[in-house]
Amino acid sequence: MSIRTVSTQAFSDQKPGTSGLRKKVPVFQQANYLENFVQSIFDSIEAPKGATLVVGGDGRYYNREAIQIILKMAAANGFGKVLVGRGGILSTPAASCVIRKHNTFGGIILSASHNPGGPKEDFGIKYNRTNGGPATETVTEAIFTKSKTITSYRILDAADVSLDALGSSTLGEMKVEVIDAVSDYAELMESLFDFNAIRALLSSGFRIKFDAMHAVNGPYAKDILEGRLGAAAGSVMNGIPLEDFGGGHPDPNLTYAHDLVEIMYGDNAPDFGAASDGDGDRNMILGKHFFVTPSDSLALLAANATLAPAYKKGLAGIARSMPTSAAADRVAHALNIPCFETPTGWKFFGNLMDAGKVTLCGEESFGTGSDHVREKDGLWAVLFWLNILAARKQSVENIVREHWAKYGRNFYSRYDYEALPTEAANGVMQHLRESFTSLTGKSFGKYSIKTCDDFSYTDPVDGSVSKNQGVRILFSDGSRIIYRLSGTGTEGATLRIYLEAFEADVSRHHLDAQVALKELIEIALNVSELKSRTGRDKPTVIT
Ligand code: VG1
Ligand code: CO
Repeated sequence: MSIRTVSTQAFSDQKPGTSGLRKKVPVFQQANYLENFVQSIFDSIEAPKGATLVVGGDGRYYNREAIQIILKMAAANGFGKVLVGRGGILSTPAASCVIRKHNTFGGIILSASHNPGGPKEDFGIKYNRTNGGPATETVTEAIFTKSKTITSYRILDAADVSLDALGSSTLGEMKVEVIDAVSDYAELMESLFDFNAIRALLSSGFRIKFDAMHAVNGPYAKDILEGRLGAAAGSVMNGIPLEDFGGGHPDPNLTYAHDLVEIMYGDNAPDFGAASDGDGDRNMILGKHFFVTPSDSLALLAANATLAPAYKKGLAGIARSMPTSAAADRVAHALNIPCFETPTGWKFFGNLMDAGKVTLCGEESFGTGSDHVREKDGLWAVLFWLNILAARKQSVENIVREHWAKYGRNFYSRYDYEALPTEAANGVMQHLRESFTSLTGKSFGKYSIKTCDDFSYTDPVDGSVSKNQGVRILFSDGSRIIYRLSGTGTEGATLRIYLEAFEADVSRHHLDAQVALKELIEIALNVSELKSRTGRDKPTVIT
């Protein structure tokens, strides 16, 4: 076996987005493409010789091939050991857990999260640092800079390593250890929640349905929900991970998790339903005929946190991404703890958690998590909910309605316009940025605009500044309209519009969000000139 240095040409498009580098599979399959990015990671992170790395992915198409390449490159770049999930599989939160538990020098996670998988679909790669969380903006930028000037990479000439049986083997001088993908994670969950109380709830006739969407969380959910907690066999649906997610879109929302939605809104619906995404870090929570918005879910977990053993001493603080509704802020205020507003993407929460400033974090995009790892965590959120349900012995709907009655309701919705021509989408953002002065002070019916800005964030821990994180139109009554271009799409541009209005009046809490937000939606379309600039009159997805 010998180490080969391969000359290569740089690619100009390896800029990591919100959550790593995401491209179509054929792009990754180009000669040297993946290799260049991996070498750019290794050149940027300066791992000490003999360091340990974690490698795993969500099992989508090209996962196995990519892992073999990464292993051989890690061996050629001086790593001493790599921990790999069996079959090359690790959910994103499990990878974060393994990095932390085994004190490794970070890890490489292969996933395009909630995007479809298959030969013509999406693939992704990102580096998570030693704290188990996504690389900071600074490291991400360094990797991109390297990728533009790279001229060669190092790889070990060796046969593929078998990843299907637990145990160790060697690759040159590097040790490869295939680990059980589920056990470290499941043990961590057992240490956080009251498994006895949840077990008692599930044996009392309380029925649950978890939709793994043929993605990575199937084995985790089966082990934990059906195995350790005794949920009825069949409580986990679509539980076998498939390379193409069964042709589905592994995004747990009301549009794409339709199998589960039908069950939860049908006759004889179970008491609790949940789904997670391709790499297991997102979650959707449903009650019988009832949907919990992710922003409300974060607020509610915070308000009830002390019911779970891990959080019984209370929370240090809460963080939410800027477009996420301010429901969590109200809880933070009531608990007299700080609430931080960060740009979109989990990488911004890591510093706050490492500094002990926050315990819970969340995003409107079906992401919730805590400082138990440094990624959002789908199954964790499900177990947290079950723990609360076991303690409160009320329905999901009643718990949410009581929450609104106490704190008020933040009506919330997100409109996604996918695969827009990039120029048109940029044009909308540009137009909005140029309209700040003319919009300020303007009134539309009962809504009057207080200020407009482009969200900028200064990290309170390392002082780094992230600019242009989304256009905000802020109204005098606290309502908000936010516009952002997605950083995870792989086709054209995706424009997201986020709408939020606060309602203190309990007699209006039963309203459908689309009804309550009708005027704001009209204002949002009107001031952005979205229709005339993009030709779209309907969003692709409404959540
Ligand atoms: C989307 C979400 C964002 C999330 C990101 C990664 O990003 O809006 O909240 O952090 O996906 O989620 P964007 O840039 O497309 O809006 V996942 O489950 O990749 O890790
Ligand atoms: Co994900």
